[in-house]
Amino acid sequence: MAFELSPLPYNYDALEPYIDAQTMQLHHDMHHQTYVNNLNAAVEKHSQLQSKSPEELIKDLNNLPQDIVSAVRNNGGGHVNHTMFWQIMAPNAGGEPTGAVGDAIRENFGDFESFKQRFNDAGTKQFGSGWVWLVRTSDGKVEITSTPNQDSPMTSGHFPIMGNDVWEHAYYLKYQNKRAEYLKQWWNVVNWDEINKRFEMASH
Ligand code: MN3
Repeated sequence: MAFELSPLPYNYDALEPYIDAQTMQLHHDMHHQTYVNNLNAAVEKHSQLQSKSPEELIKDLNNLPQDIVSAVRNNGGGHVNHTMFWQIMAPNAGGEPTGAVGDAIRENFGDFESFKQRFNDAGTKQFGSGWVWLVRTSDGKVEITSTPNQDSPMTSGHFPIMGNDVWEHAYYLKYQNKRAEYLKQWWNVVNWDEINKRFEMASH
């Protein structure tokens, strides 16, 4: 009943030139695999947790056995965050947001340019490693937030509609220290069809 890493839904080089193949391979096969392995190691001693989904585990950190709270926070979060991340990117994607999420973005942030600016700004200002998110909050609002490390918005009761990984491992080979440039280019691979599916899930 171990947690498993799903294959990438496209080739390593599919997001070139915006995200390079080597970064994708290391990020998926090494970093994400390590979160999965560590999550499995954490729940190994607690068989009652092995039937839970990783989302259930990170939503309920306070009720976990004390000895594995931080392991699940970091590695369960890492697993859930990256599973979303691969899915909300695609080759031949990007462009203006479509569908209901496009409407929500225009309604809450004015236009796509202003939204991108605020999202990128939050990603740039996240000190050290972390994520920048568009979430549906527990009280139904659509907001931009950021979290440190692998913390998931789900732990605070919010639903991650979309998020970008601002750990250096996500961009350093191609962009070096220029996180702002990575954030800007990332919009070229954003998969609005998938984000609309998540937005729909967040609304129920
Ligand atoms: Mn990462």
